[in-house]
Amino acid sequence: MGAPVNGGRRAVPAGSELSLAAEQGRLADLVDPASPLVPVLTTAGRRFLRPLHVQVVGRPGTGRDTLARALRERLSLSVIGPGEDAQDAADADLWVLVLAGLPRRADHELFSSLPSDRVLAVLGKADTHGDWDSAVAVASTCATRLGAPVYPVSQLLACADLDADEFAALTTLAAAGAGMPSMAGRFLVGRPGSDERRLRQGLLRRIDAYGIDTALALIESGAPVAATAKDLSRALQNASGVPELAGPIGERVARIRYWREVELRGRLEEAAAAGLDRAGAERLLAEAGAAT
Ligand SMILES: Nc1nc2c(ncn2[C@@H]2O[C@H](COP(=O)(O)OP(=O)(O)OP(=O)(O)O)[C@@H](O)[C@H]2O)c(=O)[nH]1
Ligand SMILES: [Mg+2]
Repeated sequence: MGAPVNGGRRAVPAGSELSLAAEQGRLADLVDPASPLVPVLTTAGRRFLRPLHVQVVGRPGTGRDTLARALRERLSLSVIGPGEDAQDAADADLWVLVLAGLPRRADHELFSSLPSDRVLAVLGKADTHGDWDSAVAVASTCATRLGAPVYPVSQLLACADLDADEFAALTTLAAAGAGMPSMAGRFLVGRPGSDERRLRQGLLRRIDAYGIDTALALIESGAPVAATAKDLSRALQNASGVPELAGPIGERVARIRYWREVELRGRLEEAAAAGLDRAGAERLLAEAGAAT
């Protein structure tokens, strides 16, 4: 729907309503249909509406690729991991910094190089701290050192996707009352190369010791959440801390919108400088509160 026409020019919403018009996909309606700004606004409007784009950063080995996958699968975000397309990285509007323990110098440097209003720090591989409370305690110390909240997550559990064989093996183990040994290596019983051994190796690789322990406890408790491979995978995903990131990400959406509006104004300023309906561009900028 077009905005009301006023004296041959279309009315412009005040202040940050430039972004409101962008959100409603009607930026181009703010100028005369014959204005050379129409294609500029159409392109800028499309860009304004692109999906939220996250870049996962951190030191090598911290679980960045796995976290990128977890954010895609659990939170349906558009995410790039390490070493992916540079142009894609340039388009990021939220950065997730993965820590693997208390922040080291490289983590501090990386953290301070990112836009402080759009960065989220997580303590990855939280399942490797023995129990979740220990991971929460480490994340809290990380937060004190970093001066920002740090959320414990197990990106591996967030990607849990057990197959029927793995579920059957876990059910058999639970029925036998077999717990996860404190030394993960002791879990690897069976002849090297045997099906049993391969399956156990697969379980360790896919959900690791804490995931196996949690899965066995859930099956033993007879909880409906552990009734099928799919249910159990879902329960592990829900215990990963990744779904809880939706809250802090949501809290940053207003800042993301603000920076997208800054970019939009930048396009208008360029158009004005290039003489493309300078009056129209300057009017939009002025009425959006940028030309002060
Ligand atoms: N226990 C556990 N292991 C994890 C977790 N996330 C990743 N890993 C393991 O850590 C290793 C590295 O994971 P990646 O996701 O490739 O990490 P990266 O930061 O991309 O590492 P590089 O590609 O080696 O630079 C793999 O063996 C993963 O299975 C987790 O949440 N828990
Ligand atoms: Mg990797």
